[in-house]
This record gives sequence, C-alpha cells and structure tokens, in this order.
Amino acid sequence: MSDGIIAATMPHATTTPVPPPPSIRTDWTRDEVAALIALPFPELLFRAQAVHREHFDPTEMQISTLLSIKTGGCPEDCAYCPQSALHEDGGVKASRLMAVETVMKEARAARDAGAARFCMGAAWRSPKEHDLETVCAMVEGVKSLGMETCVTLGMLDNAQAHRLRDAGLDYYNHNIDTSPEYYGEIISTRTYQDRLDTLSNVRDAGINVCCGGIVGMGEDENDRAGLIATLASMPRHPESVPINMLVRVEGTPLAAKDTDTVDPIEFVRIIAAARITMPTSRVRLAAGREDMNDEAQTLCFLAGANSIFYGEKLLTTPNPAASRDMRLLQRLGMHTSGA
Ligand code: SAM
Ligand code: DTB
Ligand code: SF4
Repeated sequence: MSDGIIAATMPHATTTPVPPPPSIRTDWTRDEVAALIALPFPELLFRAQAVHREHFDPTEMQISTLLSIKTGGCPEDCAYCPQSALHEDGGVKASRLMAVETVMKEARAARDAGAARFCMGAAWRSPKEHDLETVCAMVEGVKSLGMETCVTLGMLDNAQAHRLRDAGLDYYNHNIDTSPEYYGEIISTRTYQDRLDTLSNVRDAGINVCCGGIVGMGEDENDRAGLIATLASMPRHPESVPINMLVRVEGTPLAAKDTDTVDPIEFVRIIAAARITMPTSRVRLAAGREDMNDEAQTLCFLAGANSIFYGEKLLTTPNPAASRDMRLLQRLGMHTSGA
C-alpha cells in the first residue's frame, strides 16, 4: 500500500508532513545567522535582494489590515504588551469580544481600502469554547468577502486548530517573540515550548503559519540571531514572518526599562537575515513603522520585507495612515498584491 493510500484512510490526513523544497534550508545555526547579520551592509543587501528576486517580484507588497476583536484584560504578562491585565499601570481598557457584524463592517472597509488579508487579534491566553465558535463565524464571514483571513487568539490545542481550519482560516499568528534564552526576561506566564506546541498544532491542522518576533526589547545581537535561527530552522518555515520593532507603550514594563532604541540600520540587517534564511516566506515589516521614516522603511523593503500592516491602527497603537503608505509605495514605483 502506498503512503498516499494510508494517509487518505487516516483521520486528519492533513497531518502528513510536507518536506520543504530541496533549495530551502531548515538547518540554519545561530552562528551562521550572526555571521550574516554582521556582513558589510552592501554585501548583506546584495545577498538579500538576490534571494528575494528568486522567489518574489521585488516591486510587489502584500498588505494586511489588523483588527483587535477582543481588547485588553489579558491574563498573560508579556512585558511589551499594553493589553496585559497584570501590568500595574493599567494599559488599555478591557472590552468584550466584538459582534460578528461589527467585524464584517471593518473587514469590508479594509477590503475597499485595498487590503488583501484581514487579521483579527484577541487578548486571550487561549480561546474559550463559545468564543471560538464566534471567531469561526467571523472567519467564514470575512472569507465570504473574498479576503484572506488570519487570527491570533493565544494558545491553541489540536482540536481548536482543526475547528479553525474547518471554518476556512488561512493563517494563524503566534510569535516566538525572541530567542529561547531571552524569552524568560519578557514573559513568565507561558513558556517557549507552549508557543512551539501551538505552532505545531496549527501546522498539523494545515493552516498557514504566521510567526515572528520583536526587536528592541533589550535583547543583544546573539538573541536576535537566535530569533531568526529558531524561525529558519523550523521543519517548515512560517509562511509569514512579522518582524516587529518594539512600540513602547506607557504603563508596560518595557516602556519603563532603560533600553536603547534600535539603530534602524541594525533593524534592516535583521530583515535581510530573515529574507536570506527564509527565501519563500513573506517577511513583514510589522509594528513600529509609525516611528520609522520613509527612508528606513525603504531600506527594509530593499532588504526583502514584502508585507506591511495597513491602516491607521495596529491592535491598540497607531500605524501610519493609509495615504502615507500609498504615497511611499508610489514614490518607490511599487504596487500592492493579493496574497
Ligand atoms: N494574545 C495573542 C498572543 O499573544 O498570542 C495575540 C495578540 S499579541 C498582541 C500578538 C503579537 O503582537 C505579540 O506576540 C507580539 O509579538 C506583538 N506585540 C504586542 N505588543 C507589541 C508592542 N508593544 N510592540 C511590538 N510588538 C508587539
Ligand atoms: C504581529 O506580529 N504584530 C501584530 C500582529 N502580529 C498581531 C501586533 C502588533 C501589536 C502592536 C501593539 C498594539 O498595537 O497593541
Ligand atoms: Fe496577552 Fe497577547 Fe498581549 Fe501577551 S501579547 S499580554 S498574550 S494580548
């Protein structure tokens, strides 16, 4: 009996692992990534652009719009996040899960403004039964508008991942945030392994993985190389890799911590390393663009970032106005894409 026949007769046949194409390496070491990041800048950018052009049109930008469908009051203690209920200085006000119709209205507006993907985020440790039901209805509704869907709801078990897959979910976002060593400085209420387990449940259910991290939390160069090496040595690379620059939000522990802001050139180096090591992934220049000038963002695009969050708000913090982004893409002779 062939493998195909065995897989077809098994429940959850989608769990059969699909190996990466032979040209895609999944064995990147931290030292190799650190060496890439440290290359002379012209050399690094040349390599990143060469890899980018092998797999993508370098003039094309994927755009996704975010919506916080359930804001604040989160029981996790992520030190960067304004939505944690555990930060003493409060943060954002907690709200209940939005109604499906409200989400649809926002999704329609995002579609009409040109977004191809709609990403819905909830400040949960993991979704509760009846909430997951509602999120599945949101996914079905947004898909019916012709958009790609992404949700980020915290930890998922295997059955929850399959329910979202059955609702037609395209992407699940769950970030590893930083290196395994630095992680404990940032979050204590869930482990790195918890995150990897959720990612493997998402992957096994056949949902595309969106997974990245944050730069600027006080981590060192070794941690940044560790973040990229961890992503690039996953058995299958995440299809989307958001690289966030920390947004310092008043009331969060990281806003109070005396850490240096990241040199924009150093940030571009991380983007380039992500592009070189994960050639077929969408590398997203995610949070932090509001504080970046057009020239720094342009360098990120030249280093291989080919996705952005689009619309004036991320989840709770500001993002550049759509008109500013469109003007920048026009100045660069770039255009937006579907997926
Ligand atoms: N609660 C869910 C979870 O953490 O899995 C989903 C939402 S959470 C806000 C999604 C991601 O946004 C985090 O993993 C983190 O990487 C990023 N993020 C949150 N706050 C941020 C900030 N202040 N600056 C940069 N990135 C941030
Ligand atoms: C990701 O990596 N970044 C997005 C999305 N995935 C969910 C979230 C950024 C949040 C920035 C802080 C805020 O707006 O609350
Ligand atoms: Fe909660 Fe997600 Fe914020 Fe962490 S990042 S506190 S899990 S909303």
